[in-house]
Amino acid sequence: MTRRISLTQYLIEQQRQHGHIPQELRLLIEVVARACKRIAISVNKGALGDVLGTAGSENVQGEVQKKLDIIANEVLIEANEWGGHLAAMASEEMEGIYLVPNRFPQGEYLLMFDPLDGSSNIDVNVSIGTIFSVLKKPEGSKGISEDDFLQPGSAQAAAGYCVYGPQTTLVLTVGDGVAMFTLDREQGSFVLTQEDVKIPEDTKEFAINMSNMRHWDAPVKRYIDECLAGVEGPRGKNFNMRWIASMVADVHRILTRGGVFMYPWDKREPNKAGKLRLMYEANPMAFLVEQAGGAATNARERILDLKPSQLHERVSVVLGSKNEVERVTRYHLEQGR
Ligand code: P6P
Repeated sequence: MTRRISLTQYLIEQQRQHGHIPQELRLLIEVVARACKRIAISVNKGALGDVLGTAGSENVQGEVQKKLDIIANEVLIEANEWGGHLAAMASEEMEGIYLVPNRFPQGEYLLMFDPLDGSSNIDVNVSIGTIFSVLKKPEGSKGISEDDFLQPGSAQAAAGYCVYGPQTTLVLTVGDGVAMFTLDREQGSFVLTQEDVKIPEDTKEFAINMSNMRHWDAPVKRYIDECLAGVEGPRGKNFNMRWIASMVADVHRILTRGGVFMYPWDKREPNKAGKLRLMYEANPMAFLVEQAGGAATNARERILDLKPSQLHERVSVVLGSKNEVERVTRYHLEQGR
C-alpha cells in the first residue's frame, strides 16, 4: 500500500533525502500542479462553464483552438510567470517563446507544455490532459532565445502530465522513477497513490489510429498485421487494440498496464516526420516511459537522443513496453531506409 502523502511532502522528501530536486525545481513542480488543479476545475465544468466548443482561432500548428486550449494556456502562463523559478516558457498554443516579464525575477528553468492535449475529446467528455517538460537554462546564456529550448530530451530536469479523466491524476518524473498523485478534491491536494511505476516489458495491447493503415510505411503495416494475425500468426498470441485519440490517456494506460503506442510517419504528409510534437509531447512522455522501464523511439532512434532543430518540430512516436518498441524499431531498421 503506497503511503498517502501529499505531493508537497513527496517533493520535499525527494529534495531532502535524494538530492534530486533543487528547491527551485520543487517550487516549479508545485506551481504547475496548482495550475493543473485550476485547469481541472474548468474542464470539469463542461457545458456549465461555457468552456466547450471552439475559440474561433487557430494555433501555430494550424489547428482550430478550443476555448479550453486557450484557458489552459493562460492558466499555466499566469501561474508560472511571477514565481522567480522560470526564465521562459513555450507552448503548443504559442508560436514563439514567452519570456518572463522584467517585473518578475528570472529563474534557472525553461518550461514547455501542451496545455490541453487531446482537444478533440473535450466536447465529447473523454479524458484529456496537460503535458509539461522542464529544462535548465543553458549555462551562461544572457538573453533567452528559442535556441535555448532546443536541447535533447535527455537534458530534461523533470517531466509529467495531468490527466483529466474519471480521476484527476498527476504523473511525474524528476529522473528517479515515476510517481502518480491523485487529486483529493475534498482537501484540494494531489496525494501519492503510486510510486516506482513499472511498465511490463511485454504486452498484448497496441494503440494506433487504424484508419491511417493505407498510409503507413511497410514496417508499421508488418507489425500491426502480425498483431492482427493473433495466436495463429507469427506472434503466437492475440492482441487487443485501444485508441483514445488523447496521448495523455493512452500513455497513462500504458504506464498503468503496459502496451505500445504508435503515431508513425505516414504518406499523408510525407514532409512531416509525424503528427506529434517533439518538445512538449514526445520528449516528456519518452522521459516518463523510460523512467518506468519502457522504451521510446521515433521508429529508428531513441527519442531522448534527438537534437531538436525547431520549437514545434514533429516526430514519429513508438513508445511503451520495451520488447514491443524494440520489435517495431527493428522492423524499421531492417527496412534499411
Ligand atoms: P488522431 C491529440 O490531438 C493528439 O495530438 C494526441 O493527443 C493523440 O494521440 C493524437 O493527436 C490523435 O491523433 O489523428 O488519431 O486524431
